[in-house]
Amino acid sequence: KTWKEGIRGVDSDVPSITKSIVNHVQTSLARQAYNVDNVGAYQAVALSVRDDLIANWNETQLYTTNKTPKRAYYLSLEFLMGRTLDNALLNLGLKQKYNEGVEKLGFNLEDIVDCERDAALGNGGLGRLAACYLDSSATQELPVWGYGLRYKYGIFQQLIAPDGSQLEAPDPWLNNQNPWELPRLDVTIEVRFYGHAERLDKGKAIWSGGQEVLAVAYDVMIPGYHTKNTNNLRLWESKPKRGFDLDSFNAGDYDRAVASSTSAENITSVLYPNDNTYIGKELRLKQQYFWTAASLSDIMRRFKNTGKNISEFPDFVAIQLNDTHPTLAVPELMRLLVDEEDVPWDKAWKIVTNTFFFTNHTVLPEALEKWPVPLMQNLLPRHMQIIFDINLQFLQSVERKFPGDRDRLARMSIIQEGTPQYVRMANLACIGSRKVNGVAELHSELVRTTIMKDFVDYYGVSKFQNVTNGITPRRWLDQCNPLLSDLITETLKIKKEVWLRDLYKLEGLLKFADDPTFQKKWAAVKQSNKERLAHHVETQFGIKVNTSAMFDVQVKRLHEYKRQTLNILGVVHRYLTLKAMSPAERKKVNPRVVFFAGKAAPGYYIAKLTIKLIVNVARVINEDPDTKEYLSMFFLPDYSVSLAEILIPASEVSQHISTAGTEASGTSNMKFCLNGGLLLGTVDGANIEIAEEVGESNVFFFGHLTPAVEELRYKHTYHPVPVEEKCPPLAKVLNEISSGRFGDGSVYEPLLNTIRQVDYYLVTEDFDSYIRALEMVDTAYQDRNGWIKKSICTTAKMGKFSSDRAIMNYAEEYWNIEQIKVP
Ligand code: 26M
Repeated sequence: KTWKEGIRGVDSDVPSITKSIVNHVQTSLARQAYNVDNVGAYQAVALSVRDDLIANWNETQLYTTNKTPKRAYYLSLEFLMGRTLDNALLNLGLKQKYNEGVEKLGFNLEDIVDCERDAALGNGGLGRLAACYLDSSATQELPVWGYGLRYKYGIFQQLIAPDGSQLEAPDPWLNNQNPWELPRLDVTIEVRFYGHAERLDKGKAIWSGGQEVLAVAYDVMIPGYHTKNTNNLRLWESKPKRGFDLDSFNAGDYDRAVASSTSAENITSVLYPNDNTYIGKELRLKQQYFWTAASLSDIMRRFKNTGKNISEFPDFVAIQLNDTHPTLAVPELMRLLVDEEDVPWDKAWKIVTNTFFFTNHTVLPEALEKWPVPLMQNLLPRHMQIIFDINLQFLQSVERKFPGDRDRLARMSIIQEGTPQYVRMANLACIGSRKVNGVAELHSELVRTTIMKDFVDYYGVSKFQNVTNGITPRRWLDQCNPLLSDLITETLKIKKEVWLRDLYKLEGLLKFADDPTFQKKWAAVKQSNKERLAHHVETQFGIKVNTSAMFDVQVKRLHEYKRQTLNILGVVHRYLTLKAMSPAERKKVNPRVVFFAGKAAPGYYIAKLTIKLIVNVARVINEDPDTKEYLSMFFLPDYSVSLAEILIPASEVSQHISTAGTEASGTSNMKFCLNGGLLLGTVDGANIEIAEEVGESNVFFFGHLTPAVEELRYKHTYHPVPVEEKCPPLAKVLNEISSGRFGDGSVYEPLLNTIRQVDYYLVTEDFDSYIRALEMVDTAYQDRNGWIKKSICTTAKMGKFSSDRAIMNYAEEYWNIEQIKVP
């Protein structure tokens, strides 16, 4: 059997597909075949596809278990998977056949696919990266498992109130049953909280008492592209160890009877909606420990089943820590080894430090996790002991290397002194890992020279490396942009499955960049994607969009460092400029439509105010008869993976305009460029490497560079110059907003004052250069063929940014794992 055969055998032909769908309608769904709506059809089709996935998944897991290779585990609190049906059909190579099958049954595959809810178990970049990495691991047949939490509620649904405020609604994504997961009610693990730890000799201890909670496994199948190999993502759900307290129940105290079971269930109730900011909530720490303890216990059990000696653990297990969120895995593995497996401390430490690898995703100080010692002491008394022991040994060794350097010891200590003390998770993750990596060249260099500088001095630089992020071209080109994918295949004259697995093959497009017929086809695809977006916006939100205007897009989480404010202030500037023109002058202007989307963390006041400003400015300018032909602006609510799949292919320019040195990498920048959208951005994160690949002439760069940022901030603090002097056009924009041109101006004062006063993210410093960059975009767009050529050349040079390359880098340089061909 080959990967294509699936369970229906070689003849997975259209009739057997329709048969399987109808069968699921009648049996699994217990419905009449003539009475099925799109949602029902979606469920039946999903169950039918799932049968194939299960067959492949079973074979893969069985084969791999018998082979006992080294495995890698990707620990991430977030997996932002989006929808699965379309991806599964594509990866199984069954899309065409299912298309025909559902047509025969009187349905349309696109409508069916649209019935699926996103699995939105993530906030943004970090969670979506984890999802792309699973796709690439499965596609390249690498034995990689993901471990995460099965939140009952994913990232909140965003609503925009009439006054422009963001409202949050829960995301009960499991209300409809989820065909893509396999509940493993037999795979359960006990996890302890609180209680007390009693030290024994030789560094060992006994931890007992407290609360015990059960972790139940749910396995999500991850199919590779055109391979039988199907990997696993194991998500844990919390549940009470013992139903409820019967004594209280019998005494009529129902609240108390269910209290402890409620507290156990709460652990995996909801994803924390913060992104790039740390919050010190006990429930969050509980989530982190619950997940790392269950995962490590599972990994240990699997390792012990191989019968190998414990000292060989790092030869069979590599664990990647996705940011500091899973750092408790370090003391937890120490606990398992020392307390439960009787391994001497030093030997255990050697095993631990050869097992873990740590990826850092941010250098923003407010995002670095620090837990109060008293909180951790209470929740995890044994881990606190282990952390103090690790720290003591580590600091002694630093002292030997740098005698008498008290400041250095204080900086490198896992414990931040003060009342209370804090546990610095990044220090612990670094000390406990073999390698530390950043996610783009510039970011990795900043990791080495700022937050990890002392550790570089101590360990040497080779521990601190870079793996530039990547994205899966299956979802982010073939699936979301089928027209472009077909055009590429027809032009390259190589099979789609070849270039989708070796993205450097896109370079073959370069020789057609000047070909007028090809340019025409290329432009037609973009136009058609713009119309698809316009249609979506019109049907979903009832807004008409001018599809002959340039589509300019900024979609990402709302954050001051990402500078959506710069964009909106730029739009207001453009609006004021247009208003000042004569009608004849305006006629020469390039029409532009600016799209925004993105969620603000519910507690992030300035970010929410930014959304309100965008919505209210949009309301005014979209209605202005003088200018609306030339400039309009939309804030699309509830940004999601599925919305990104429509927005990205339609973009002609996208904005990635963070203050230099603040965006670790960015990954949507890669998605836009892969789809032939040009990049308008700062010299930051992966923008730099994109420009290196596609050529600086094909991107629009502006703004100060990273080395200038610190000095400028210093000047802002100690020698402030009013905006009126520094940048009169910006001052004008701010004053127009204040004076009520876009509704009550006083509402926006706190936001505008962040710019007028401290301006930590240097909007004032970059404004002029931003406006000039926008003008350069306009000029370039006027030259139609020149623009299309840039677009083609951009797509052609995006090979580096496939997550296949990134994952292979981790597999070869860090994890030391090998491809496994399931026969
Ligand atoms: C932390 C504590 C409590 C609650 C939530 C968090 C938290 C959640 C997500 C902190 C950070 C989170 O994500 C950060 C993130 O998404 N970083 C982005 O990672 C991408 C992938 O590497 C990069 O491309 C982005 O530049 C980076 O901002």
